[in-house]
Amino acid sequence: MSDSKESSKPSKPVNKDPEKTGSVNPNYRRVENTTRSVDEYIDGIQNGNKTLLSRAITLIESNNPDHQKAGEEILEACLPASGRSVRVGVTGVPGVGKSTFIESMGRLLLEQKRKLAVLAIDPSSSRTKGSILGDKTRMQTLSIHDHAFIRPSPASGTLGGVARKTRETMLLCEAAGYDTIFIETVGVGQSETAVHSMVDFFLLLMLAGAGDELQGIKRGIMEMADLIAINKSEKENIKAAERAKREYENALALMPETSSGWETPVHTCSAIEKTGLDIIWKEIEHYLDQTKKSSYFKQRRQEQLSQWMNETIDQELKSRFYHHPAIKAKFQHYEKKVRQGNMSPFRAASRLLALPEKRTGFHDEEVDDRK
Ligand SMILES: Nc1nc2c(ncn2[C@@H]2O[C@H](COP(=O)(O)OP(=O)(O)OP(=O)(O)O)[C@@H](O)[C@H]2O)c(=O)[nH]1
Ligand SMILES: [Mg+2]
Repeated sequence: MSDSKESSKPSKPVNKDPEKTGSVNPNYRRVENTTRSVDEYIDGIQNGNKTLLSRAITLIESNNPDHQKAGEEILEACLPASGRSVRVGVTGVPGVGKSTFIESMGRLLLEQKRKLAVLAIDPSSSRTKGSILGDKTRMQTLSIHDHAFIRPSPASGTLGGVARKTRETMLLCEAAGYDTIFIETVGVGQSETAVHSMVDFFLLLMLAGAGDELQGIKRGIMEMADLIAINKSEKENIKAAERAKREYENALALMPETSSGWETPVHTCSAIEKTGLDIIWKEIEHYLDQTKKSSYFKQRRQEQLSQWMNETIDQELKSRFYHHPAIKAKFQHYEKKVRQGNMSPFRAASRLLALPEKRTGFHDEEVDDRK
């Protein structure tokens, strides 16, 4: 297949090995230094080649404009083959058992002949090494299984950047035939909102007996949840877990109705002992069934697509602004004036914003840079 495609049109080489540059995720194993064409990547991904999938993701994550361009081309070509998966977000406080849960649930799904990709969103600097790398030890079965693919969070960047790359990675994984995507994120900070905006189903893991104040999980996250699972519900924890289940059910009953019409269920489970997981998966299937019938599923995916476009525009505008030579030349100058109280932040901002539109002459303004 790849042969015929490549002989029919000249292939565009993607210069340099993306895994050998310093600008990409340093956690990833380096592979042989070869020059591959965009077409080779596309064929490889669509034939389920994990190495090429991995390398294409590295192109997407790269800060090198050539790599990014190649990544975009690959993504565009893979787009028609994407979208046919179930996207599940898993959130909860650190240590609640997200990775263990995904491993155990993943094993169950692999037995059902599903193909599984696990991604992470974790932009926090203290965990930049990509928690899932450490978690690979907690996802032992998945990390070596032919039908599973694990990819840590992009190593650096703003939440917006990380989220964008994770979305694009998800689409490539779908094109490679993964029909179930799990996205793990720590339920602190803003990352869970980003994950919520890219999945079909949002699962919140909780612990029993960790206090009535809902363990620092903000009410907003509970409102986003499509299911709450109380993990580590085994042995002497079972009673406390049942109690917590009732408490969360009561708390949910007071929350406003969801736009999907779905009533968020609460279940207990043990990721380690693999109990309660089949019920949770059945709930997910039930949710998909219900929302597909009501067309909420389709509508939500459409909304997410337009949100992605808008966010990409926002990020691109910002990035163009800060990388513009005129801004680079003058940013510190204006910032200094603002810090010293010699110019209002608003005037400085509007001067800076006007700079990229001017061809010359911004030095003239220095003369009247007064408050
Ligand atoms: N007893 C018990 N321990 C569990 C269970 N699930 C996870 N653990 C343990 O809890 C600890 C944290 O599990 P992880 O799966 O790494 O938790 P996590 O939520 O992914 O943690 P972060 O990625 O650091 O946020 C590990 O020691 C697990 O073995 C469970 O169901 N029962
Ligand atoms: Mg984890």
